[in-house]
Amino acid sequence: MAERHLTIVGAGLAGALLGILLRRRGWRVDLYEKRGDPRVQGYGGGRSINLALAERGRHALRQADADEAVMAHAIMMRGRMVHVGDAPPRLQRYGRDDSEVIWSVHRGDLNIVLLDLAEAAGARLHFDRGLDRVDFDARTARFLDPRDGDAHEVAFEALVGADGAGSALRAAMTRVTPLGEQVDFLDHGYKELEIPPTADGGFRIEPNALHIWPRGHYMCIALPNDERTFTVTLFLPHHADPGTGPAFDQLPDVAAARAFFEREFPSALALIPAFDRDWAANPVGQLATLTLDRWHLDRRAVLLGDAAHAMVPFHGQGMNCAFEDCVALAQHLDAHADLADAFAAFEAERKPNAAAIQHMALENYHEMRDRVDDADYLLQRELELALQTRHPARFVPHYAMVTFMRMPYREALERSEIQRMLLSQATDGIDTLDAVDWAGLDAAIHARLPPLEPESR
Ligand code: FAD
Ligand code: E0Q
Repeated sequence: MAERHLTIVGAGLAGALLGILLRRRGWRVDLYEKRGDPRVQGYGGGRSINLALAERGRHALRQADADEAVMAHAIMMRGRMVHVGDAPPRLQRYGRDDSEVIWSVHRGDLNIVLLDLAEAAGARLHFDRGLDRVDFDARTARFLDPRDGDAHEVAFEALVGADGAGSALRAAMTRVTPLGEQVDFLDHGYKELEIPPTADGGFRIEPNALHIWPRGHYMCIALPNDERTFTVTLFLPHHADPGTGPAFDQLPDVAAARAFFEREFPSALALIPAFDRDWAANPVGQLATLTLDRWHLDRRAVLLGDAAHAMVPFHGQGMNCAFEDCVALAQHLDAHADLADAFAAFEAERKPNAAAIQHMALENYHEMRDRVDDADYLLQRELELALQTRHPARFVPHYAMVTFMRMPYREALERSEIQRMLLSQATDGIDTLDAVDWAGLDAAIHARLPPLEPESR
């Protein structure tokens, strides 16, 4: 094969990481990004300000020698700090100790670190270039400069779509062949607000946690930023529905929103001095699960990350999954001489795993907004830890399989479903672990949960 060259559409999180990985493997890489260079003009945000980075994402960053630079900006989150009523918030640890934690990273900082590394590795970056149209027969793509509307025609060998949930490449591929696209909008949206630093420049609340204010049908969360602020996100139904209470469409103005917070989130509101400004300035974001039957068009184009499988954010895995995609695609590109084979193998490996984390992310919304404070939920978490100690080779808590390990998401889901059934049977009608039928549970675990592969322990 002559030159190995890929044109990546979108230099966001996945596109920039993939650029590094491919350059390290000797590919020629061009990255086209609709926005301006965030290193020059600041990061124009739009999407959530900060993100939870977990082991899957860190592993991918290590493959690109990017982990250290990213971690310089990261803040450890040991667990969920749950705020209910007037009681002081309580920390629910995510793992067994500080080796099992997640990290809050700023989207803009992360993107900039990856862009710098991609450029240093020899990728060519083209900013202010939004993909507009593709001629897959002539293998040319047209990019528009959003500043002046000028068109730029570019020849390509193959296109990689890392252009996010609203992917323009996906739309262009659909014009050639149906991809079987399905978009399931969540009937809840989100709005971001900010907790600033204290007067003396410190964090206003515990920095090393993901804060959560669960309220049944809706919730707020807050993640720390290294400039000592927190980004608060309210998740709330778009439309009022009998029985579900408040909704964005019932908060027509800032005064109504403030009254809602005074009633439902007084402890959070007290931390958000510019509530009125933030509420007015920040739009309500949409959340959706996107699935496709096909992620690639023979040897000419492939999609990854949100462009292929956008998910709701409630497991904090969208970016982590997108980063896993990048490593998998780079590996398949190495293993197959023909791009069509590489794209097909990549899709076959990743599609079931993306579907699994999409499913788990939807399930986690209900858990987060409604269950984290229930006695039976807490008892089951306690039992999970006890069972992990009793059966370390077979039983790993659901959260740990998704967040601290790298076993395929599909396998984590299959094991979680079995475990959940065992946990609910074992805790049915009891309220302390003293009443657990350990012998029966041990036998069921041996029968239903095969030992984990040594490499995923
Ligand atoms: P994006 O990050 O969206 O990047 C796409 C890039 O393509 C952008 O730079 C965009 O400007 C560019 N682009 C778009 N159109 C074009 C075009 N036509 N031409 C050229 N370029 C284009 N994930 C986590 O792992 N942890 C979390 O805690 C987490 N929290 C989240 C909270 C919220 C509220 C939301 C909405 C998402 C969250 N996610 C989280 C998910 C995460 O944001 C995404 O999964 C991740 O950004 C996907 O990366 P990507 O590179 O595929 O897409
Ligand atoms: C994490 C870390 C947006 C968001 C991001 C997250 C998480 C949650 C709730 C949300 C899941 C959890 N979680 O705490 O179980 O672990 O990233 Cl809403």
